[in-house]
Amino acid sequence: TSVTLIGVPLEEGSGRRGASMGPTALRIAGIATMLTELDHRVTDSGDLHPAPAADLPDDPKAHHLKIVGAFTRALEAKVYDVASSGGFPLILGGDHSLSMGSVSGMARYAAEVGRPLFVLWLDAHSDFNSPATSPSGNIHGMPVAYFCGQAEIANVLPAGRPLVDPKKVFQVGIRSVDPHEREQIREHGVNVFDMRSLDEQGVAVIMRRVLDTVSAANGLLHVSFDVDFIDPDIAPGVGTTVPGGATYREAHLIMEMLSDSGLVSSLDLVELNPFLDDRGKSARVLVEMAASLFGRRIFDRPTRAA
Ligand code: DIR
Ligand code: MN
Ligand code: MN
Ligand code: MN
Repeated sequence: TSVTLIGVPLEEGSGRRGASMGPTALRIAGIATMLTELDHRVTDSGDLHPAPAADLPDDPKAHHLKIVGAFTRALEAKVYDVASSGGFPLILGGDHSLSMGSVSGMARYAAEVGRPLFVLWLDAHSDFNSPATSPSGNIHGMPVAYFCGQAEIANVLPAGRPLVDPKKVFQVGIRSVDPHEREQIREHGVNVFDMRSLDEQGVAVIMRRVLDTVSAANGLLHVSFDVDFIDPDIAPGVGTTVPGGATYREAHLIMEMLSDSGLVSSLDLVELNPFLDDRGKSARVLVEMAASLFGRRIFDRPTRAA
């Protein structure tokens, strides 16, 4: 695979500083070397540094909209370009508001090639708020609603842009949902596998269902990996830790099954906050996770009968 790294030093969508250092930490933790060792071709396109969008309003219900909106536009265009030229966009975040751009860019690409886009959202949070429902006003709690067309946030991207069908969004690891978010998720039919269902069914059963659905529809699959999906004991370097997250092995198994499927088109690694990390531990964990998704194995497996 030809992988293009896209650094997104964005932190204004979250409630605190530090996530802007995420792309640098992931590079120092060896993301490019890891990919090269797995025989991928790697291009590092550097970091996006858009100027704040002067046409966007200051909105007390959507904090730092001018800069978050500028990153959304720049990343949407960049991801679309990379995917259109046959590359795999690997987005180094940056807070989760960046997925308004990455997923919208993939939605435009998917529409153009006539395939449905599915999204696997690995997160403690469902990120389905809108400016109207958000208790915090932080845009990193809104990206899923945004790319599903359920959170109008000024004129960030043009009206009529390709959207993601909420029924094609699979959320795994969820354990923190705001009251209005819960209603919206139910109403729009987002597929939620919360931590309880993960405990009860195990990740392998859940992932089979997800992958069989994507495969049967000949879909593209965008994976959005929020550090807080993993238990904070393993990955403490994130601003919004929630106890009771996925274990190291559960997270790896998901990545290994994604790799085997060959369905993944694009990946976000988000919410890493090196300022809160423990000697680079969480950055290294994220690189390990990406390694499994890009083909690293303990042993080869026989391929599953079709
Ligand atoms: C909370 C926290 N639901 C909010 N969200 C996120 O502010 O909307 N924390 N994404 O990581
Ligand atoms: Mn920079
Ligand atoms: Mn998130
Ligand atoms: Mn989260």
